[in-house]
Amino acid sequence: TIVVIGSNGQIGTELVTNLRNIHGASNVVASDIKEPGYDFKNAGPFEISDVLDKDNLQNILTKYKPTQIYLLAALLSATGEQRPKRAWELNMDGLINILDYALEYKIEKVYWPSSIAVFGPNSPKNNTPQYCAMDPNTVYGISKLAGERWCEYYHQKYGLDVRSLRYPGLISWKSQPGGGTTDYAVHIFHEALKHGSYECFLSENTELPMMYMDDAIRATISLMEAESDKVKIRSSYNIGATSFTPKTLAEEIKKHIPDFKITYSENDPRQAIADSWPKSIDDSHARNDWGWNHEFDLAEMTADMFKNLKAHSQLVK
Ligand code: VAH
Repeated sequence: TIVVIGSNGQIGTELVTNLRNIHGASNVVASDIKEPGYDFKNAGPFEISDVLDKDNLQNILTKYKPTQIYLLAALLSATGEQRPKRAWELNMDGLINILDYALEYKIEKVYWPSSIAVFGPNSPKNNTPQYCAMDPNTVYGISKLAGERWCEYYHQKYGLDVRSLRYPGLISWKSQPGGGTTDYAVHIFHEALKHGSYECFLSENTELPMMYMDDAIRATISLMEAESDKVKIRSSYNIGATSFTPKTLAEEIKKHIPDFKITYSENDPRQAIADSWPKSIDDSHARNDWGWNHEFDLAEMTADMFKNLKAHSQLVK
């Protein structure tokens, strides 16, 4: 059995669907702090989970005796800056609780997402390498950098098979735009379909590394299915796909909605977060160690977003 904690989130929603297609719905337990919305109640077990409630976690682990745990619960960059202590507690204490229970309940594999947010103003901006100066200045980024150190520690000291990816900004149609700085690139599609226009909270030339959710899910599952000795990095792997700016995304959207208009708001606090992050990522370690390669570039991603949002118009909010 696989338990996914944080299954209602942007990644969790899609990961549960994909894992259930592979392993069978009854073998994948979705769990989150509250019941899932309408969107994708695909049949399968669901449990209310709270990574800060040890009794709750022990009940779930005793009940299902999972062989794998995916811990996706976290506050993202923008939300984290509004609630720094809560972000640190949820992101950090939640991870350490799961690492400890993974040892106690002899969980075979643990997955935990990191992010390009672990890089900061003094990290190289272009083709940011796997190893370099990392001075994140958001609580989210600090918690992800510290979390990477803990994952590597539990692997080296206790032999825990924990695996992780530094996701770029993720773009998907199944979940609503969340509290991330890169979520402009999700919200823009909803606004384009509803109003034919979008006021972007990042400036037009803010280049960020991005990835379509299909690529991110495929990367996650292929990392988790790789032979253990191929997973040489136990902090977290850089992975990349494409990089673009709001301007180039808007131009791609205009190929589908010719009259689409983009405007730019000034002084949004998320601009400083975006400016502290890389523009592009060197993911050669992931490509060499376990065969990572992305499939969606900007044109394919944009076409797939519009195809799916039009087919599921109830999701356009
Ligand atoms: C965020 N979507 O914006 C997340 C992600 C790299 C960005 O960590 O906070």
